[in-house]
Order: sequence, then structure tokens, then C-alpha cells
Amino acid sequence: MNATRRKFLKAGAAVASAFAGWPAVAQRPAPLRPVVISTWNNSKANTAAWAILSQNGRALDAVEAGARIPEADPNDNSVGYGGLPDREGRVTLDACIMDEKGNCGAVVFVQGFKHVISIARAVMEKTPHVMLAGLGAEQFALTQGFKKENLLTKESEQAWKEWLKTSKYKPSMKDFNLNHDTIGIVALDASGNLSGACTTSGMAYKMHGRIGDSPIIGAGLFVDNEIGAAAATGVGEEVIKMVGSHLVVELMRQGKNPAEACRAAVERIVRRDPAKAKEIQVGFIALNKAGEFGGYSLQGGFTLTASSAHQQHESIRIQSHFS
Ligand code: SD4
Repeated sequence: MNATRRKFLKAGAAVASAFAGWPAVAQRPAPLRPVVISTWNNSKANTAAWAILSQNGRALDAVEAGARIPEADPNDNSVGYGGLPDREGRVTLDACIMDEKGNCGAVVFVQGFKHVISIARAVMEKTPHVMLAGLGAEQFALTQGFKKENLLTKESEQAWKEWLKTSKYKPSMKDFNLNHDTIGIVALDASGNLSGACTTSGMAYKMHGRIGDSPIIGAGLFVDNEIGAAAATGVGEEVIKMVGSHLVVELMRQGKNPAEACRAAVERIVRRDPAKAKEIQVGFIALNKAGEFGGYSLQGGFTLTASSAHQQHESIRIQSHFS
């Protein structure tokens, strides 16, 4: 193991910093960039993003390319094709994207199009709006050349039918344990610009029409090119209530490092309702302008995947409040 790698690992799960081990004086190493981090074990998404970033590509292109990987993967049952449906058996998708200039685009409650992240980008770049919903988003997607398709795989349909047998048609926070692999992905490119993307099929067996945090700018994702970027995963209702990703970025603005900022946000959830906090999962990841990154979650088992010149596609176990 070389010295850089040793330093990197020493930084620990909560704060994975390129600067770990370096004295905090004026003589700092060049910023760590490019770098991309994503929620959970999304190493294939990072690979797609890294292919762009390592060629001096734009962070926005990288996060879109990364998000498209689980969207097309039938085995990822919380994003895109193969996503678990709502309680009526319909796969409904949410996504948003944000660039270095503070532009953003989002789509919610979209059915029949797997690459909702690219539709969100088209909303951002080709309309005067930020968010399109449902039928309107689908009509717009058709005008942009996106193809309508069935997203419900046999496996997801089967899982839903099993759920129907015992659920009494009641969505439950516990169903998050079935599909928690939503991708939030944020990147800093070689030019020093930040962007982020978030895409999901949302909570399994949710009520028809339910929207989570993932497509809500400031909740599931926020990017401020002066400061940093953050993304959330877990029970979206709780993240919306605290405008979680925006909070994480603002905490970094106040001087916290990425992991500290994520931790402070998670602790607000605990303070508001300690009993409920024990029952649910919420996790944040964050990346600052210097290329430092970290995360924090309510429950154990949350990971982020990081790719940088120091270490590629490394899965990092994140510290949690409980366990
Ligand atoms: C939602 N936050 O729809 C999403 C779900 C999620 O990993 O993150 N799953 O509430």
C-alpha cells in the first residue's frame, strides 16, 4: 500500500479527504479533482462518470452519465427500469439535475421513460421551467425524442403481487428496506465546477402520485458552485421537511467539512422525532469545492462510492447515528 493510499484510508469512513494527513497550513496539495461520489454501491455509475471526468469533461455530463446506469439496470429495483412500482403496480419515476451555474431541471411522477435524468436535463436546458410533472413531462419527453417503454420487470411485478397479499394496501416506511438504492451523484470536474443528479423510482408500493425528496431541488439534491454539493437518500418525506441537501451545503458554507455537515443534518432529524428516527433510514453525501467528501446516515449500512485520482470506485462505509 503506498503512502497516499495509507493516508486516504486513515481518514476513516466519515471523512474521506484528499487532505487527510497533510498539515493544515498554507502549503496544501493541489485540489483533488476531478472527483465523483455517489450514494450506495454505485460503482458502475461512477465508472461512467469517471470516463468523462478523467477526459476533462464537464461535471454535468458526468453525473448524467452516471445516473443513467442504474436507470437502465433491471436489477436495481429503486431506480428506472426494474424499479418497484407503487401500490397500484405502476412504476413512477422522479429525477433532478443541477449544474455549476445554479440551473436546475426536474421531472416527477413520470411513467414509461427510463432515463428521467436526461428528461430532467432537457427541462433545464430547453424550457423556461424547472419542474414538469406526470403527463406534461411525458408529452415533453416525446417531443425530445425519448421513447416510451414498459419499465415493470417480471421480478418487480412478482414482488408487488406478493406485497399485495399481506400489505392491506398500506404503504409503509419499512418498505424502504426493500429498495433503498436510489442514486444521488455529485461531481467536481477538472475545471473546478460542481454538478449533481438524483434519480429514483421512490418508495416501494407508495401511494399513486406520491413524490419523494429525490426530484426536489434543495431536498434530494443541491449544488452551489461556490461551496459544494450534497445529495440525500432514504425516507424522502423526512428529507423534504428539512430541505436536507440545501441544509448540508449551507452548513459547509458555515465552515463544516462535508461529513460534519451531513452529520449535523442527520442529527436534526433525530432531535425532531427521536422515536421515529430509530425506525427510518436517511443518509446524506456531500462534496466540497476543494474535493473533500463525506457522508452520514441515521442507520448503519449506508455506503458511498467515491472515485478520484487517488482511488477509483471505492466503496466507503459511512458512520451512522444509530448502530
Ligand atoms: C424517496 N429518497 O423517494 C427516495 C427513496 C430513496 O433509496 O432514497 N431510496 O423518498
